[in-house]
Amino acid sequence: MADLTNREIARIFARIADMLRIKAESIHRVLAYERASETIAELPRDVRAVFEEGGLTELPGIGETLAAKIEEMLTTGHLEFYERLQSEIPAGLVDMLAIPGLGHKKVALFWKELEITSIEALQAAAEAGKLRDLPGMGAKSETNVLEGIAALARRSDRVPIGDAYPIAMQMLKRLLDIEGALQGEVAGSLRRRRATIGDIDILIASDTPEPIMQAFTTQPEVARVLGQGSTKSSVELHNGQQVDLRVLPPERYGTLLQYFTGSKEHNVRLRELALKQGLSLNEHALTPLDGSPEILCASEGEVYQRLGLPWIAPELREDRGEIEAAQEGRLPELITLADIQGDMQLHTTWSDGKASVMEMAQAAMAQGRRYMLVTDHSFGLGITQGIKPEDVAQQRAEIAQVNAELAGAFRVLHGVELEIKADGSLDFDDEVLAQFDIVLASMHTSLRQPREQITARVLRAIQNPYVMILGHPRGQMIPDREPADLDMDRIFEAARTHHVALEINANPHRLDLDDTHARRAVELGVRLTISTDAHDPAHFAFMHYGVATARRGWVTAASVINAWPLDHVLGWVEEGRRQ
Ligand code: DGT
Ligand code: CA
Ligand code: CA
Ligand code: ZN
Repeated sequence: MADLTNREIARIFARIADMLRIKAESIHRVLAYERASETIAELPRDVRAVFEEGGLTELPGIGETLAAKIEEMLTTGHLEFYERLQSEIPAGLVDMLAIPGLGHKKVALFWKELEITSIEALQAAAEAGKLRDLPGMGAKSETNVLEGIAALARRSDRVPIGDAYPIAMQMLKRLLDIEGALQGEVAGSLRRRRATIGDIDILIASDTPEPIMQAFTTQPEVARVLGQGSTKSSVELHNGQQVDLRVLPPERYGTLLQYFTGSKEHNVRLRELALKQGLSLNEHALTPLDGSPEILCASEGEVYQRLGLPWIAPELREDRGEIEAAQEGRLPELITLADIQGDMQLHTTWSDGKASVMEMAQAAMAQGRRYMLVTDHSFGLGITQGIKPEDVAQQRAEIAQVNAELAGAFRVLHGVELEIKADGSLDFDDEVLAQFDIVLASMHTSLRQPREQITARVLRAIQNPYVMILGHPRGQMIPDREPADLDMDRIFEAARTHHVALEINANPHRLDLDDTHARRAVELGVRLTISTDAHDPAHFAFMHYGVATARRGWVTAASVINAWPLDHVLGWVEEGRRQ
């Protein structure tokens, strides 16, 4: 009997949904399979255990029919319904749906008209110019297909940090609760807070590794044990994520942590430095080449100290000049989460947010914020209940009421997320914009415009005297959407001249500006904001991802508007109004 994992069952449901879509079956049926796929993919434990407890139909979106299908897969290793569909719909059609920008209607069209059943065949047809004459197609959409295929090829197994971080922290906590676990950390790219994560690396200091390894490999999230030893174990989780654990005695914890935090490039430079001092550096120790006894480092600070360096924050360890800066004593004093005083982008029920102004204010206060800028979408985005010019006064009155009730403990500012439309025009006239405390402008549509056109569109928004913040400037979505093709140096220049701050959007699916652009912006004298773009009270907790991105960009608190006290922010607004 084939033992299907959660991931495999989720994948089968997702493929069924895609096949039903290509067959143009009822959308309700399609959505039911998609929902079931998500439920199983996100289930933190083995679906077989749930089945054995008789709890399948208690899972969200799983009724009798779907439960019976899961049972069939778990007991027989296959699913007859799926096999029947497969004989009808070629598998390559479902693979084609993974091409960004390509929907089921087009896939069905290519199949019916040109008998295309694979990505390779589609690419060949597009290159030969055979798609443009099909109904509803054209030269432009043919190019889009080729670009989509290229984007798909670039995609990797990396996951957004927001998917990996909570799981990693939960596992770390669990392992630290075991007797004999003295210290521990999440290392690798997660500790460096990269926007995307390959595998999760966890490190523990202990003299008794066995019970820790045992607990690690038997966690409910684990689907397969890839390897288990006394210093290293690796597992694959039900969601496909790989996790590595390493355990060394506490006296070697410093070298262990330094080595497995990486990056590889940073470590190579550090090893060269060590060699120049007659030392070989690895995860176990610093070993003198002259044969004298090894030097153990219990803390990471000691490793750097032995090499004549101050400790370097993990977010900087990418070999982007941090070793030189450390040698010359000019490492930046990086911004921290504790520096953040306000939040400059968030949504309420006035547009697509889930909570009222008051509820959002209370949630922001609970996260330690002292002020926030409400930035509901302007109506042009087409979102139900976007703010219209005639709503502005009423929303302003509600905000004044909230401020009165909070009696100085917290301050709500009235802003808007003003849509920069595809033609470069803005949703509101200046006399409407003048009513807000601060205007944030963003684009959400036509992000694939050519460089000149889209750059000009953003420059025009920056030049508007009321616009003070540019939200998620490059429009990227992690992992699926490439950033817009903007001339960023021109945008930075204009932002500085026109007193506009650029946002680091802290939502882990955006992280836009990214680290390198944030660094460049600050070097060019541009101010930043770091905001959660919360659409729900729980989203205020995203702030640390944005701060980490800023830290990776060498950003200090002085450059970040919402790390300033409110009166400084208001002074900055006044200054902007006069320019
Ligand atoms: P990832 O998992 O792709 O997001 O990136 P990392 O940085 O977590 O890489 P990973 O998991 O392969 O290894 C964790 C750290 O271990 C890495 O950042 C540096 C260190 N490391 C791994 N392999 C090597 C190596 O061959 N040489 C050196 N110097 N360090 C290595
Ligand atoms: Ca890793
Ligand atoms: Ca690893
Ligand atoms: Zn937005």
